[in-house]
Amino acid sequence: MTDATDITRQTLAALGVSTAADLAPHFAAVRAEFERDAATITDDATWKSLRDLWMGRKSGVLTRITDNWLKPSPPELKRVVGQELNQLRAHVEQRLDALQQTLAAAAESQTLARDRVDLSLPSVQRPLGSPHLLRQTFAEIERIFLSLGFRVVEGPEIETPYYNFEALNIPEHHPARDTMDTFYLAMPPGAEPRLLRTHTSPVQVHTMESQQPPVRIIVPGKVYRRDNPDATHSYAFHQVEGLAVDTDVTFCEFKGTVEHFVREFLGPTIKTRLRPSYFPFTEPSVEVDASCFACGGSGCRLCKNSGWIELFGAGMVDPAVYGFVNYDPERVSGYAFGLGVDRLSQLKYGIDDVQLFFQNDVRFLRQFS
Ligand code: FA5
Repeated sequence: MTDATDITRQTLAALGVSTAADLAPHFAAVRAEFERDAATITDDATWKSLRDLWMGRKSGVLTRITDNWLKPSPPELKRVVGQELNQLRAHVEQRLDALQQTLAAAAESQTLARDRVDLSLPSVQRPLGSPHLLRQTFAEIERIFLSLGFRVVEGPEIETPYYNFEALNIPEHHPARDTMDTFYLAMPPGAEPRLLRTHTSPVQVHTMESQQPPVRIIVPGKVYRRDNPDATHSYAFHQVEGLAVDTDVTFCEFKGTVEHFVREFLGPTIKTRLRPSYFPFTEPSVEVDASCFACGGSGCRLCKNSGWIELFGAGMVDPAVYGFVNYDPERVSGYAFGLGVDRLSQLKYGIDDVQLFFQNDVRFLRQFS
């Protein structure tokens, strides 16, 4: 950067300036030089050099003009030199400020361009978990019975034969035990035998032992049987037990409750039928069938052309059971039912293999999220 500023190293007298008119071209040349320098600024470093070259306190161009032109100038020129110098200084300061702002703006837009976030890009899709279909089925069953005033209770999965069988009127060697092939736990010699409960019915006994009527409970839970796994059987499956006992519970209330549940669970057009059956802890006992929701009752593959689908077992509580829990069979009556949750879920959602519930294949699970 040279140049016209070299003249600022000399005094005005040496430059032959004696009037204001002589002075003007020199200031014009210096200002033009500054403009040329300013046009070359590309970054912070060149901006700083320009600032030091022109504004540097010791030897900047403006200092030189002050020292070489203003200070030694004769009184008649001093005022004009001072004015010109002030204008030049204001101009240099303004231009430097403007240049600095331009550089800062350019740096900012460079940073913005580098760190640019495209808000229109689709977001990263994180797969969301959802309750398992069996959990959803439990929730649906619970919703229906809670709305009827039932309470949800739970009980132990490890049981004694007394609660799983005897107190439910299934004494040792009773043939009903054969239908529930049981897992027994390995126990130390002499210890009371323990087993994995084969149904949720033992919680009927626990509940009646610990509270007086009225009782209206449902018991969702896991149960275990030594069944060979196939499309409708597994070792571990799920039931919801139901029990209602009070001083005036009738078969009519039982039937109404069951029909309400079936309509709520499977749909308002579904009809219900009760078929005689046998359970040692209910008398009379029934199987609850629903009109086939796939064919409307006309007969299809799902209902094996019968128009009906077997849903669950139930009945009026056998008075013998009250004897085990110190309820007076002359005073109280009630009903109980045992829903197979896996089978109900299979039916409702058209799942032909119960094993799908336990394989954790997300392609299956996702269909019900
Ligand atoms: C019972 O377990 C009785 N406790 C039900 C009951 C309760 C009757 C209260 C009367 C009063 P059952 O053995 O039929 O009954 O089993 C009930 C349901 O469990 C069956 O209808 C079926 O849906 C389901 N189930 C039985 N075995 C299996 C299995 N291995 N895998 C999947 N579901 C099963």
